Amino acid sequence: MSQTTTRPGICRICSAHCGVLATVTDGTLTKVTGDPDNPMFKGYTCAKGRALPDIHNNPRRLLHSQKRGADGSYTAIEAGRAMDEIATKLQSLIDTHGPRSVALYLGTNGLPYPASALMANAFIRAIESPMFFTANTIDQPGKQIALAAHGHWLGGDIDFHEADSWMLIGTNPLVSKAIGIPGQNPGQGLRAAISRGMQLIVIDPRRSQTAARAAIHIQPRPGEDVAIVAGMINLIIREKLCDRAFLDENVEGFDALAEAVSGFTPEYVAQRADIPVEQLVDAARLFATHGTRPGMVNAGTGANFAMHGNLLEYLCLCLTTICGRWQRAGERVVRPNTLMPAFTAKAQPHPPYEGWGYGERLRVRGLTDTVSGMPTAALADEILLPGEGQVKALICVGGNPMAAWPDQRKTLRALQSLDLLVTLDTEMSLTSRLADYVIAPMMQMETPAMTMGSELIKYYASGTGIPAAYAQYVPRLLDPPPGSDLTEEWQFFLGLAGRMGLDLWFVNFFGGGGGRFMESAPIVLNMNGDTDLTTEELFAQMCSTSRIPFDEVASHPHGKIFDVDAVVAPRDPDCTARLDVGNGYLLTELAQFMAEDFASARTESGFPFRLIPRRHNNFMNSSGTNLAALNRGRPYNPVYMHPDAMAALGLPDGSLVTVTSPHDSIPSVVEGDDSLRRDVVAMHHAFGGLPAEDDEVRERGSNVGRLVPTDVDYDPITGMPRQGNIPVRVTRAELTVAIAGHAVSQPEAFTPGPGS
Ligand SMILES: Nc1nc2c(c(=O)[nH]1)N[C@H]1C(S)=C(S)[C@@H](COP(=O)(O)OP(=O)(O)OC[C@H]3O[C@@H](n4cnc5c(=O)[nH]c(N)nc54)[C@H](O)[C@@H]3O)O[C@H]1N2
Ligand SMILES: Nc1nc2c(c(=O)[nH]1)N[C@H]1C(S)=C(S)[C@@H](COP(=O)(O)OP(=O)(O)OC[C@H]3O[C@@H](n4cnc5c(=O)[nH]c(N)nc54)[C@H](O)[C@@H]3O)O[C@H]1N2
Ligand code: SF4
Ligand SMILES: [Mo]
Repeated sequence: MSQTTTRPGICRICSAHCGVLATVTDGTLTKVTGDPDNPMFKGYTCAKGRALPDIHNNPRRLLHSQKRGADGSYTAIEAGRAMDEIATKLQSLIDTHGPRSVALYLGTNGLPYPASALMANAFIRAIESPMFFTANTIDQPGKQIALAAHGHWLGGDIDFHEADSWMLIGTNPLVSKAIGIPGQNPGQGLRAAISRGMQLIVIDPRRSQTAARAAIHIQPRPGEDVAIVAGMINLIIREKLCDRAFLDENVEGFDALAEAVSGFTPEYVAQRADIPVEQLVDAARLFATHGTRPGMVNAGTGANFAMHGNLLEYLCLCLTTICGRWQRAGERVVRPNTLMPAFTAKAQPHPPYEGWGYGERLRVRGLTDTVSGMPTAALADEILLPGEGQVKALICVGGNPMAAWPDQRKTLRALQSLDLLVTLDTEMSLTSRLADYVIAPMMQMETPAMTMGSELIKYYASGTGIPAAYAQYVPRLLDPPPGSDLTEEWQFFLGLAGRMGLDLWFVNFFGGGGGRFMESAPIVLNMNGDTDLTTEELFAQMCSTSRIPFDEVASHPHGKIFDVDAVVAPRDPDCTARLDVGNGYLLTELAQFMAEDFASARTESGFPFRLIPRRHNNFMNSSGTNLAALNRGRPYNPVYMHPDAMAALGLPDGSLVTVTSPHDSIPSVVEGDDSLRRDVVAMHHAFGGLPAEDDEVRERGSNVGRLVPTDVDYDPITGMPRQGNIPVRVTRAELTVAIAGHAVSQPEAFTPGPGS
């Protein structure tokens, strides 16, 4: 007789960490739905979470680790044996070339499972290599750079669920669940807010799902967000709408800020961004004055990818601060910690700190370590550049460089030139297809799970994390498939450390800015020799100083919002710290931004469109793109274009096109989308095959990263290249083969203009 159980679980595909109900029939995950008894999510899930059975049972899923043979084909290898061989190889590279020859890259899927990210970090510290990279520096590293320059407010954020206004710039949280609107059922959260009277301001060149709900949707040219926010700050200062008392008590640098934004008049900004001047003025006044509990501003990837991400994030903090939009003494602590330790929130600043220019120096572009981590866009160069310090081995955890890093051709050359490439991946991802070893891990429902990862994200930026004392822990719901040989990701690193005789210290850091901003003492565990430790025991140890005891959390299988009486304490009498809105480096960048010759850059011929990023509801970056349940017969990423622009170019819906940037070109399929500006096209990233597989565009899509050079337009602090607002032309595929070939073979013929 068949046996079916349905129990609470946690979906960890994205940072929302929805509480779900998982049905297991005869040892197979057969159904995942929302959990109506979960007090936080109340039955909510998205298509990706409901596809967890397809994800677990995907015929492409790796059930054994793989080793690449001399002929390039892969055969199964027992995980312990793979660890033996990898440890030997790593040790010999370290002995010959030093620890810097070994690098580690933590992608998006390393993060939601807190033990794997932290153990990978412990391993790289144990071998004393400084080469620890994450996806953060090709995402929104400006958030931590800006916080370092501005300082933190120790009273924390205002609650979206209580605010009367909010501003979102280049983010679409109804789809991404990433920032601004809390990710725990954002659709419901926004509906409730609007019916309460919230006025939402959205800045997006596309009428996104979120923009469609806004009271004011500003639809500018991409890449003008810095001008728009500077213009709003200028207007708010000139109309004396700042919070004077807050400024006097907590802020320095105000005069420098006022001076720096003074040229950003509404007329200038409106012309630059190509928006109605009244709309900018209305938005600034609404943000400054609407309601009794006015809200905050958050920016996302769209705004951060168009260059000047550090500056944009800094101006967002400045706007928040001059309007005094932080939680005050006597008010509720919005994110009080649950699985993380309790702390005292205070109505006072934590002063600015050094954010960049320290630590390990890269050998290219003058880049250094930063509070946002090491510059990932330069890792391919560090692999390719011969000489002392060259990276010879790379371990990728839950990331997919070939799909997601900028300059796909350079990434390909780099990964192919490594002495050792190891990936930890659930399938033969594009990157795994180049790896020497692919370590097959257990999947979500086969490991215990907790919401600490989702809770931790609040240190990354305001507007993220769980806005309540909510926590959930669930045990393993499922055994790994019969006959499989799967490791838990963190145990792979413990296994390597044991074989290499390393002293492994696991540090559970509760801080932002690479640990430079701490609320509570970290948990430090010495892992040496403890190979029998289970994930359950490790989680219990990680939670040994939790605000709510781990056992108490575990006793509420559907998750619980705990009754935590946390109130923001008044400022310490001896506190002299101030938030800085006048950072010299960033305000100089603002002057440079203003001096950029935007007008001539716009009219530059050859690239009439700007390509912008956007996320797909059914995929998590490259994850899920090959699953029929999620791609529904369309396994590619079209280039979305306004129907009028398609008509002008004579491009039928669904036709094959070539998208060409000054750097390279890719094939795509054009699709009409009237939510876009006519001068903008949009694509989802992390699709496509290897460059030689371009003719499979309708089966795989194409790789946006290939259009992005890493060494032309890049941020001098984080190395982050221009991944949005990319000048492109879109041409009919059959007519442009020759032109595309020309662009590829002679990239210098298409040097981008200033500010393009
Ligand atoms: N042009 C362009 N470039 C971009 C972006 C863009 O919008 N445009 N976005 C940038 C951003 S914001 C980011 S975060 C990066 C993303 O960069 P990455 O994180 O490197 O890319 P992902 O596609 O998210 O890689 C996830 C990998 O994890 C694997 N995986 C899935 N489940 C599991 C699991 O349970 N365990 C393990 N170990 N692996 C698993 C997947 O198969 C996949 O190979 O890309 C950046 N690059
Ligand atoms: N379903 C789903 N969820 C995800 C992901 C996913 O792939 N799928 N990825 C996850 C990851 S790694 C991340 S980092 C987050 C990202 O989360 P978000 O930052 O919210 O990313 P998007 O949903 O793409 O929203 C970006 C918006 O910016 C707009 N935009 C583009 N260029 C510009 C510009 O120059 N200025 C302005 N103002 N707007 C612009 C786009 O039109 C788009 O609507 O999402 C996470 N969540
Ligand atoms: S919103 Fe995120 S966590 Fe929730 S079901 Fe979807 S992918 Fe999973
Ligand atoms: Mo991301």
